[in-house]
Amino acid sequence: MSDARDEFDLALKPTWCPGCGDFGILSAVKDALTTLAISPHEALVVSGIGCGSKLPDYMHANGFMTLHGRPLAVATGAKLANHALHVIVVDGDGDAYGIGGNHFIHTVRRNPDITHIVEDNQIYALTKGQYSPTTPQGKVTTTSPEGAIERPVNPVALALAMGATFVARGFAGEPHHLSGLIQLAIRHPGYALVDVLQPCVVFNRAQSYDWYRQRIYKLEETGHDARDPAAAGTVAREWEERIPIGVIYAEEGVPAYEAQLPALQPGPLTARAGPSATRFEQLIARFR
Ligand SMILES: Cc1ncc(C[n+]2csc(CCOP(=O)(O)OP(=O)(O)O)c2C)c(N)n1
Ligand code: SF4
Repeated sequence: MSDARDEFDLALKPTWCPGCGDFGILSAVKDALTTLAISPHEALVVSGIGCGSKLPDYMHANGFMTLHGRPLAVATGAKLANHALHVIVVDGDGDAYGIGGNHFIHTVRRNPDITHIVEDNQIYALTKGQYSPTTPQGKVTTTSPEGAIERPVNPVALALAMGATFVARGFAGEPHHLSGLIQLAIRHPGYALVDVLQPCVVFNRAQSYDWYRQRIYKLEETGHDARDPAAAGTVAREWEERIPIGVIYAEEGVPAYEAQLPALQPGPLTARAGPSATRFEQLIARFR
């Protein structure tokens, strides 16, 4: 990992439990931005509500904590208004695939240039352990005392089915590898999903660091062709015995949503609706 993350560091210490996978994800986000030479004022980190959604509080960049399940809508608006901003959504699996599931599906097929990092701990952690859309079938939780009945959502397969142009999976226990995936996702000119296996050491002790380490393997070490939709579909369905991490699918040449909107052809709103340089100087002088 690069050491030059000071720009994004804050004195505020995260309130996450010791050992929470969200620490590794925060570290990877900061490292990815630093490695890409993106400055704090050039990045907007948008979240929902949840343990993982506290992340924008813990780094020095533009941040927006929205409503539970709504960060993709806010992020899309921000990207439409200011194309130059690197817009990164960070939220939990409940936020992204449960209450925000409809936004997820339609953002994927809309393809705005947004990076979506999902802290997938397979549980609602902030509200103390209810089962979530990615909770394994049969798992006993506070709201499934006899075991979760539904089949879990497979987020990477769902994203592929909706026409996602970039789909990856990372592991919070490998922040260096995760940083590489986030860098690729940020550089991808369209919607990019990075689903992150995130151990919650309090409410989901079964899917622990060791559980993942015994199962994960890296796609880039297998010769997987991320440009091949059929190969992507096959690895996206792998789970339990072997769990792939890395870039599952990457498609080039699909224009981003904001590049196709007729109303934005004269340029983004920030280039058209803001005060002129003179007016801006006058305003600054007035409040100096
Ligand atoms: C509209 C609305 N419904 C429910 C809640 C309560 N709530 C807050 S966080 C949360 C679940 C968080 O789970 P997840 O998104 O997976 O994040 P985690 O805490 O696991 O990181 C719920 C149900 C809320 N804040 N707003
Ligand atoms: S409850 Fe789980 S997800 Fe929330 S901070 Fe603690 S370990 Fe992390």
